This record gives sequence, C-alpha cells and structure tokens, in this order.
Amino acid sequence: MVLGDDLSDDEVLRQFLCIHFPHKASPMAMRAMSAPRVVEGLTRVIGPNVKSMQSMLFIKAEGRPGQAWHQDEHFIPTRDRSLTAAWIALDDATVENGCLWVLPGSHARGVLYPERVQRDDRFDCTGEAHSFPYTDADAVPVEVPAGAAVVFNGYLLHRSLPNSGAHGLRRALVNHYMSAESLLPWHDDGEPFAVSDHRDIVLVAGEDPYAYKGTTDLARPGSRPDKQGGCDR
Ligand SMILES: O=C(O)CCC(=O)C(=O)O
Repeated sequence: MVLGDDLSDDEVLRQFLCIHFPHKASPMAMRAMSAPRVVEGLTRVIGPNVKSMQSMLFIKAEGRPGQAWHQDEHFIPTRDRSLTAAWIALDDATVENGCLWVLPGSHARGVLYPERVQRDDRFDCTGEAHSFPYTDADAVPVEVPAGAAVVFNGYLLHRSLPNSGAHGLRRALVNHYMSAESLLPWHDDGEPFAVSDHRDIVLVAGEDPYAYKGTTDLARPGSRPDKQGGCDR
C-alpha cells in the first residue's frame, strides 16, 4: 500500500479492492445508508422497521478479483432471514468489469450452504459456498447502470468475477440491512447466543424495539485483503 501527498485520489483509491465500514469515516457514506429511494424499497421487502449494520465500498480496479459464490447470511446472521443487501452501482456494472452474478431463486428455501477456503485466482480471499444444487450455467449476470441499486436477500447465492480491464473502475457501495425486530448475534460479545445482539447499528426506518439497549460504535473502516497482499495477513 502506497499513500502520499504526491498521489492523486484515483491513484490512492485503485490500491484498494474494497473498504469495509466507510460509513464510519465518511458522512456521505453515512447519509447514503438512509437514501430515501433505497429505504423505500427496503421497507417493502423487510417491513417498516429497518436497521443497517454494515457498509462496503468496492473499488475493483482493472485486473482486481471478484468474490466467489457466497450467501451474505453466512457472514451476518439474522434470526429471521431478513438480511438484505442494497448493492448500489457507482459505475455501469457490466460482465466485462465484474458485475454481480446471481443464482435465481437460491434464497427461497432458506438453506445455508457450507463454505470452504478457495484458492481460485479469480476471487479475493473470502471463502466459497459449495455443495448447492446449482451450477455456474444457472447463473445470470446483473448488469446495471451507474446509480441503480440491486436489492437482494441474504440467502441469495451470488458472486462476481474479476474486472477484466480496459473499462475503468467498477465501484459499488453495498449496505446491509435487516429487520429491527431481529436480534443480531454477529460478533462474539460473550453473551449466550439466545440474547446476543450486536448494537453497532444505524436505524434507517421506523422504530427500534430495542432502543432501550442503546447503540455501540465498535467497527472501524478497513481494507479487504485480495490476493495481491496475501490472504493470510
Ligand atoms: O461487488 C462485488 O464484486 C461483490 C459484492 C458481493 O458479493 C457482496 O456484496 O456480497
């Protein structure tokens, strides 16, 4: 990682594959979590009370990897299967520059498939889901113009392929949401699973029935390793 006053914003940005929790550093990213058009769609699929617990800014410059098949609920467990992503394209997302691919209907049964380590150079360091009843031939690309949001359930199997180059950055802002009624047993807080409830959240619609617990401010922005930096650091 090279940072310095002599580098342009673009040169700095392209060194990162993905920044986690940009809303902790950027007021603009914080405001984007509550963007009215997105929240309106979320209340239709989740319900009136919606909270967010994560943001990610994908930069994905030319040649940078995608992310292998996975279900977001594998990483962020809700208790009512309400995890929902709003994947907002900041550039036109195309097959060439590494748009999302989805396995249609794969969320419907509510089954979480197992994950394993993968060493495929097309993908970043995150694991891959396997042993699901679909093949790559069932996948459809989700090509969307800049400004469009792809809203999908946390059980949907999805992946992205590398940015094949010559088409510029493929940036996307991804925010994750869930029902405010569900506890969020996300990080080990030492509590028994039955009452574990991660409270580093932002309420974006309606009421928080657990407001009496207060909120915390634990997550810090950080960059996601891709294989350039080695996966084991
Ligand atoms: O945008 C990408 O390349 C991957 C995003 C993704 O899989 C996710 O947000 O869960």
